[in-house]
Amino acid sequence: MNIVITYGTYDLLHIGHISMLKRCRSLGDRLIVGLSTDAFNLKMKNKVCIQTYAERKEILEALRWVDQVIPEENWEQKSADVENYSVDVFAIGDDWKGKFDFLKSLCKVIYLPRTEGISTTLRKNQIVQTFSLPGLRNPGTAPDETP
Ligand code: C2G
Repeated sequence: MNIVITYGTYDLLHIGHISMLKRCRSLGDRLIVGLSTDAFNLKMKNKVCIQTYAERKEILEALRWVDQVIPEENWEQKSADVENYSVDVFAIGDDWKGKFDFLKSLCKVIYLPRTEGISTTLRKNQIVQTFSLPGLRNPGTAPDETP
């Protein structure tokens, strides 16, 4: 049983995330995702998520490629996670290339190409722009409500 682990925020899940999860899962028989908690995102990754940890966790757990979701609460937990979950492969996007080579003494480390042209930040900007177009109804207002 080859166990793979990857980590991320996975906010506003998009095709880049799906591609990453699919490829990670294809490297073994079981995929564990270390999902960044809201506190870790805010304090250590300087990321403000649209979706809470609970929402993001439930969404990932519904995916066929994800077998288990654990909280990612700090930068230091990866070695312990690899040991505790008997991980054979650590995989993550190549935007992190080299950053986790210290895990090579514990498991295989693979950096996978990111999917170009998509990101959560891009999605957030597209949503803002869409709803700032004149005449478009703001989300949450009923059609008959005047804005
Ligand atoms: N990703 C991708 N293509 C994109 C966007 C993201 O392949 N267009 C990958 C990233 O490389 C990462 C995963 O999807 O492997 C999750 O991306 P994020 O949610 O942005 O997570 P990140 O901020 O990279 O957090 O300790 C590691 C960190 O928690 C990783």
